[in-house]
Amino acid sequence: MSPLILPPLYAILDPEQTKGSDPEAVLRQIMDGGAKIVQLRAKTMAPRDFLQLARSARSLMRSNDCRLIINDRADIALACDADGVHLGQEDLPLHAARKIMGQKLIGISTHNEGQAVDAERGGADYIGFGPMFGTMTKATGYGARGVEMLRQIRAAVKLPIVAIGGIKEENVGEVWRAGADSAAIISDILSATDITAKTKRILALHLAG
Ligand code: TZP
Ligand code: MG
Repeated sequence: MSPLILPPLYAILDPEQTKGSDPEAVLRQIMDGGAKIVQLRAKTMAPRDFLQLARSARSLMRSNDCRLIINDRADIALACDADGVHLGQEDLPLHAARKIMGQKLIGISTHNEGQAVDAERGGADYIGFGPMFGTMTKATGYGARGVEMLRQIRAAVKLPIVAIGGIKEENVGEVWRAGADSAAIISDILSATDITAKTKRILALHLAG
């Protein structure tokens, strides 16, 4: 299989963080800004509501040539025919998730070199790495990893790396320069007054190098 090439921005849509805006409308704004991969993350939503949202996201995203990744739930990822699932260190283990997901994408959150190497050896398609910087979005239990540690991870694995945690328009350049293939962003996008413009500005920064 050819190696996965991730776009530079990995937007995460969490319906609990859209300040009451309709998640489908927010998803359209993110895609209008040019995002080509979006993760749906819904920690407290009832599974059937999550599935309903995921199905509607799936059809919106198909027509925009945008990949859909489901956070935490391999069952929902398969039921909505997502492109893949993203799993943390306490979610389904990679070998079990692979049995369920077949050829679909599996991303694994990692916080240190050992976890990153394990994910690569175990057959993950990409790794998440973070938290890069301080973030209020998730209590990760880990201190900020910083760009130096990201460089170490870059040297230790060949898999695509999605950096996450506290990444914003102001610091995303550092993250790409330290070797991340993609930057995962929640709050800087979802809290923007103009989500499409924010997404476009972030992607333009990547083009500008
Ligand atoms: N995993 C590690 S940090 C984080 C997750 C889900 C939150 C990232 O959110 P933000 O708002 O982009 O800092
Ligand atoms: Mg998880």
